[in-house]
Amino acid sequence: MGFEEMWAALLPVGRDDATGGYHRFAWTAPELECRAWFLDEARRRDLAVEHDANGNMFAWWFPEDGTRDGAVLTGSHLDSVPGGGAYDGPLGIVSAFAAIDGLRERGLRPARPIGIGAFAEEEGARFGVACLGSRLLCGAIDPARARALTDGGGRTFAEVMHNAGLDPEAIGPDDDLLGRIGCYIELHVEQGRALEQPVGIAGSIVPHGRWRFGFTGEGNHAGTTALADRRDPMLPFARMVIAAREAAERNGTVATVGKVDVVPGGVNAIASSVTAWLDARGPAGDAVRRTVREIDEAARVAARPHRVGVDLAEESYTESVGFDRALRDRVGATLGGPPVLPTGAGHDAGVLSARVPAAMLFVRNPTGVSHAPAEFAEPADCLAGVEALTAVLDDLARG
Ligand code: HGY
Ligand code: MN
Ligand code: MN
Repeated sequence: MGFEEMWAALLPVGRDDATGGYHRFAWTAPELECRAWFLDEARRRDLAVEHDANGNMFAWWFPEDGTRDGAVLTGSHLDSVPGGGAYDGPLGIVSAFAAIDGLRERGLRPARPIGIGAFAEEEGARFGVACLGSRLLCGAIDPARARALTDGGGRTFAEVMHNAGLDPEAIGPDDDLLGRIGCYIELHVEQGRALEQPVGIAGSIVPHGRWRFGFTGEGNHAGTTALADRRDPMLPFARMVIAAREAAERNGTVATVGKVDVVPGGVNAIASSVTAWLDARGPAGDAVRRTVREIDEAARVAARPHRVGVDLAEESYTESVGFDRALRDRVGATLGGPPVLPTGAGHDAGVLSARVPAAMLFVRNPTGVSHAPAEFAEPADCLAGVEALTAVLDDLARG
């Protein structure tokens, strides 16, 4: 199956036909269907499949001499944000399978293993921590914390792993697997409008994190409760949302609240509690931290007169990622010097770069929209991405 056929096969999986958005959350039916697709494509190419203990999948093309070390790994993720686009994640995986086909058409006999990784829960859309699968693999999150993470229905990561046939007690860093990886190259749709050529290279990932705000008030009747008697958590929450934008403007960062949970959520009931998730990012880590501090302060000042409690928890934070310069330059030389651009998006490549040399290829997105149905890449640019990935893998794996 070529790129177009693979893309067409995956396209309808988990897609909301009314909105065009995707709902592929880790270990839910659509994502399991994507996993099955991945295994089918691996088998179709006689690739050796490996599942690590963390829910990540790998498909390997091993050299004839049995070498297992110094692998050139590519890949990305299959899961999506709620209502996400089609390209974020899957483009890197479909392109990887197509690149292996291209290498075989070139008659490549790899001197080192070539692998395709599908990392679990990259978006953190189900359990709240981005790049959960690659963080576990790289030892970047405490396995006990991961086991206790819960989804919107209160199911823990441990329960979901167990139901998926995995042993939640086995999750954690896999130094043997990491030791076999020589480098990681992730192809990804560009998630802004900075790339004006079909293919670019990532220079860095800016610092970014997620924080959970809890506002605790007192549930009561919306009609019979006097204003003076109300402890309405919605009020400091509302102030916090505006404060996020104001603090971002002051500090040269970006911040938004995209997810909120109101309890009990009745039209005619004053909420008893509100939980809101803040995403904040920026070119400098200290400015991101200052942004969050200022938002927290504004929320607490707004909460006081309403006798509402405020608590803040950092769910994940990633400092600036500077990709391996030698690998980046080698990839750039192979591709004839495409644009190098920073990104405000987090990626598994950013997590893996702490343990193995990593680099990223970006494919132009003419809409500049991502994490939404309008996310797009022209077919010709997707094929240019496959060509670029094929050339990079050829250079790195030919030995
Ligand atoms: O949120 C991000 O930056 C990435 O798309 N997971
Ligand atoms: Mn994403
Ligand atoms: Mn992604």
